[in-house]
Amino acid sequence: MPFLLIERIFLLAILPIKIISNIIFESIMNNPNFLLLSSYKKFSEQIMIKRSKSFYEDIKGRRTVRDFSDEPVPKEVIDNCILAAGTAPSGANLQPWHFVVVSDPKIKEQIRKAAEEEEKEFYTKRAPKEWLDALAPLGTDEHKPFLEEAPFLIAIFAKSYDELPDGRKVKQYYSQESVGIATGMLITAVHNAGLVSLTHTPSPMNFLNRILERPNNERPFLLLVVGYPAEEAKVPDIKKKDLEEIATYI
Ligand code: IYR
Repeated sequence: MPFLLIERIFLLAILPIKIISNIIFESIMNNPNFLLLSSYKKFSEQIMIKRSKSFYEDIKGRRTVRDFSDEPVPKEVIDNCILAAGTAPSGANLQPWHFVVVSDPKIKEQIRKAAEEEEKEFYTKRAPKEWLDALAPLGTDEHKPFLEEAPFLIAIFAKSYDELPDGRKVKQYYSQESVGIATGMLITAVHNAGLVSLTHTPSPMNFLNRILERPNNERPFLLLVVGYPAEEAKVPDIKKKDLEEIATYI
C-alpha cells in the first residue's frame, strides 16, 4: 500500500513536468524562429542590369577543362568554395551532401585506376554508339591523367537518408536536386576564385565509397577535378545555346 502511494505521488510530480515539456516542444515545432532578412540588399534597376550582365560576361568564360597544371592551390580557397556550396537551398534544409576533398597522391592514384577501369568498359563495351557519337565533339576517352595531375579532387556525395547518432534513419527530400544545386554553386565558386574544374562522372562510381570510406547512405554524385589549367590547355570548340533556344517567356 505505501509503495502505491509513493508511486502515485511520484506520478503526480512527474505529470506536470511532462505536460510543460510537451507544450515547449510543440511550440518550438509549430512556431519556427524567424529573423529579419537583414542580408538582402536592393539595387536600382540600372545597377541590376549592370550586375546581371557582368556576371553573365564572367560566367560565360567558364569552361570545363581537362588539361590541368599540378601547381598547388591553397586549401583555404577550397574550404571557402565548399562553404559557398553549403549555402545552397535544400529539401527541408536537410543539406543532404558530403564533400570529400582529395589531395593525397596515393588516393588520387587509386581513384584514377578505378575510374579508368570503368571508363575502359564504358568506351569499349557499355556505351551505345549514339552516346559515343554525342561525346565525339568533346574528344574524351578512357584515359584520365587529370585525376592525378590536378591538386584537388572533390568527390560529392548525396545522402539518400541521414543517420542520427542513435542509429535512427532520417528521410531526405529532393536529395538529387539539392546536391545538383550545391554542385552548381561549387562550380561557380571555383570559377569565381580563379580556378578551373571538370565535372567527371565515371559510371558507375561506387568505387568512390570504397576508396574514400563513405557509408552506404551516401551515393557518389560527381567527382569535381579542381586546379589551374595547364599552360596551353585546350578546350573543345563548342557553343552554348542562345536565349531563344533555352527560354520561353509567356
Ligand atoms: N564518363 C565518361 C563519358 C562522358 C560522359 C558524358 I554525358 C560527358 O559529358 C563526358 C564524358 C568520361 O568521363 O569520359
